[in-house]
Amino acid sequence: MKLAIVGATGLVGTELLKVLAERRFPLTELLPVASAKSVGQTVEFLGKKYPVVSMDDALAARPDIAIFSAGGSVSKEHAPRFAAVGTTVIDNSSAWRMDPTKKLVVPELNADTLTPEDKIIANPNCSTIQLVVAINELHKAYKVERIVVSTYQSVTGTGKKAVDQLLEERAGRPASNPAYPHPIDLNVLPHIDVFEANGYTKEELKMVNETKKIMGDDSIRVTATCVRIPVMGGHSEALNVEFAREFELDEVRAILARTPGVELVDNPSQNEYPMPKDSHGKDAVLVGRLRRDESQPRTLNLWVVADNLRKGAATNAVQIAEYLVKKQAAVGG
Ligand code: 11C
Repeated sequence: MKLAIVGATGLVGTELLKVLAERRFPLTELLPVASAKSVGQTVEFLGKKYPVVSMDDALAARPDIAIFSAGGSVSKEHAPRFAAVGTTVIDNSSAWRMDPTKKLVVPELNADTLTPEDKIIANPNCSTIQLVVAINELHKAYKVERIVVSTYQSVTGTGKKAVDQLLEERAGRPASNPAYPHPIDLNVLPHIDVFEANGYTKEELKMVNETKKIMGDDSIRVTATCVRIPVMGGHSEALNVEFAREFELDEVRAILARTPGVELVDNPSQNEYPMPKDSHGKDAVLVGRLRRDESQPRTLNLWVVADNLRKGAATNAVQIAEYLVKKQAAVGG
């Protein structure tokens, strides 16, 4: 299994190498790809140093799988070039997610829809992944009709520049090269990604559209408010979910306790609930604060936290790659 990581030196790329090593991904050759200025540097994987190569060198090596995490424009330009030489691309950017010819995959929900013809597979937005993992089994039991989601997203979702902004501001200096139009430390920004004509941000619309596509149900109504908070890693979400069918809280708890990818952390009497600092380095989506919305029938409130660089990006991509490897082994490929 020859694997290329495009964007190997970024925040997600670095996490990808960690996750691949932890899960002992069965690779025989690793091709870390980064921008021209990083070519010649090395990245470390399982105690060995690997030289960073150029996009064209990686392409010439015809990897079996390439995981892209270098932004939408790089994916738009280069993913089809890899697909054309037979590589399966798993793309972390928003470039292909809503393309009707591409699958948008969260393995716990829909990896079984993948076929060998899927040469570019889209990895969803981090805040969407943790949402759908949390509600998927509840949807099967009670049918989700409407979701109101408010997010509290950490600065690692933006990248290194935002991490530096937070650290500089926290050290008492104005940021030298700010990622945001306002200070982020001691502040909250109701603004993630760009504003669209209808007043929503692109991040909010990603949550609406990607949720419907991954869950394969256009009838689910979703509305989102996405907010950046001065937290280093781990995205949090307050969900208000209205179901078609009545539920019992004990049964909801039991379903969440057995939902793949979910860890239930819901013991308010002991002050136990999901927090971003407890999500760091974890692959699970943490769910807690379960309670009935007493203002209307069949509606549940819950709080969902996940490490946005892990299940929100790197882990989900590696799980897709693992699925492809398993599938290929099953068909004797
Ligand atoms: C954030 N969710 O936290 C974004 C990062 O569409 O892949 C991921 C952007 C994307 O800012």
